[in-house]
Amino acid sequence: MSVPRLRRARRRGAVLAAGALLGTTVATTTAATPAGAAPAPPRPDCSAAYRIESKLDGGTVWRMCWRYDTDSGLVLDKVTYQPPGEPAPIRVLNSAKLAQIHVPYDDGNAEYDDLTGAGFGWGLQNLKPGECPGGTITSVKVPEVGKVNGLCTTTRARGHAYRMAADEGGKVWQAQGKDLLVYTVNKVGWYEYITEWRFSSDGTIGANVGATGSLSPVDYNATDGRGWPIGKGARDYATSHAHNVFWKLDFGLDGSSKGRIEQYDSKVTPPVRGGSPTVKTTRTPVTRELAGDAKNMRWWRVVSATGKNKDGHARSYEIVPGHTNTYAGRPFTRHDVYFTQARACEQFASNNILNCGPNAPDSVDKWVNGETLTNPAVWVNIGFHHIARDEDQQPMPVHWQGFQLAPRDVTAMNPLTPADLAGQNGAPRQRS
Ligand SMILES: [Cu+2]
Repeated sequence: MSVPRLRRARRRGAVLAAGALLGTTVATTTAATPAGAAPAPPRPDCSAAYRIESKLDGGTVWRMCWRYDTDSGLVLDKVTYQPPGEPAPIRVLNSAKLAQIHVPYDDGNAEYDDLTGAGFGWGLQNLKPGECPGGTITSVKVPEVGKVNGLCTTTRARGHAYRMAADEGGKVWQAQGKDLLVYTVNKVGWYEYITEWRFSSDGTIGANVGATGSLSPVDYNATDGRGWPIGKGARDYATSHAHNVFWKLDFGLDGSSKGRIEQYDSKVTPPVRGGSPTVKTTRTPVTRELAGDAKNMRWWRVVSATGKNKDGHARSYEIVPGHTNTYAGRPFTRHDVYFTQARACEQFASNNILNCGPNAPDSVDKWVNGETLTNPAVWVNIGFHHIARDEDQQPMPVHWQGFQLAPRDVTAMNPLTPADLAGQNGAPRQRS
């Protein structure tokens, strides 16, 4: 058992097998670079068993490699997007994964780092065919546990991709979209977390964690006003708590990890006299490490260092956070996004178990210390303050939290534009 691993392990009840904390081996991929591949990819390509490829409606193809890490759980590497009409796959992410699930209880009596302190990775669950409808369940080798039929890849309808009625003649252009879904379920204590990645035919990526399973049975003592009665009358008070979920994203837009970060803010000015409100949007390049706070009309994007679309605009992906409760209890949970200069030993947003040297800080907030961002790692923190309700028994309905990555100028037009509208790019010509 390595010393750093236990350095700050927090209490998690008697839920782990004694041997469960012994290893950190990663189920890595093996393979060679395809012959004649142009620019050298950051890592060799993966073998067929670790490859995920899906062609969606309209012809969009998503490709990636998966691996499994006993601390992070599911990791997706070398994620590429190839919309119809693009001659080659466009690299989006070098790597994407969970970076912590921090669960502090409101009474201060329990606080867990589920990934690095509570055995998240060892809790991978076997999936029955019925919970991967229409998809494929892949066997995952989990060190010290064995083979688990734990990885589902499938597709799911998402409704309209677009709709547009012609000015005259009654023609309607419409398309129904489909998403590629990749997910695992990990049990930590009484909770079960669904780690879900969603890849849409329009280039959007969704990252979500769904919490289900059971409320913690040892936390029904909230008679101190920090809980909610779940059983009959006013007896069994489930203690309120937070799930602060962190993701780590290593962008590799167009094959470069040197993407630039930009922050946008829009300021609304109310109308003067009889006029209308006006809005001014400003761009702030994020050139140094930043702990960013979500704000109304604020957003961030990662801009490709090299790639442009056919309109000559730099390709980028926008970070679109979902609803969040930002938790003020720890320095690392106080901010909604972090941009840090990438460092191999910095992998977990809190209770980082990797060795960054003597006295090195072990949480993402401390890694923001003014360095120039040339190779940014992106961290997203989405919090959920869980005040239990009667409906949480039993099993607890899945509650979701997460964010999206939305393509911004990756293609010159809607990647799903039908052929007969392909000329409608830019200001429409006025009819004469
Ligand atoms: Cu909860």
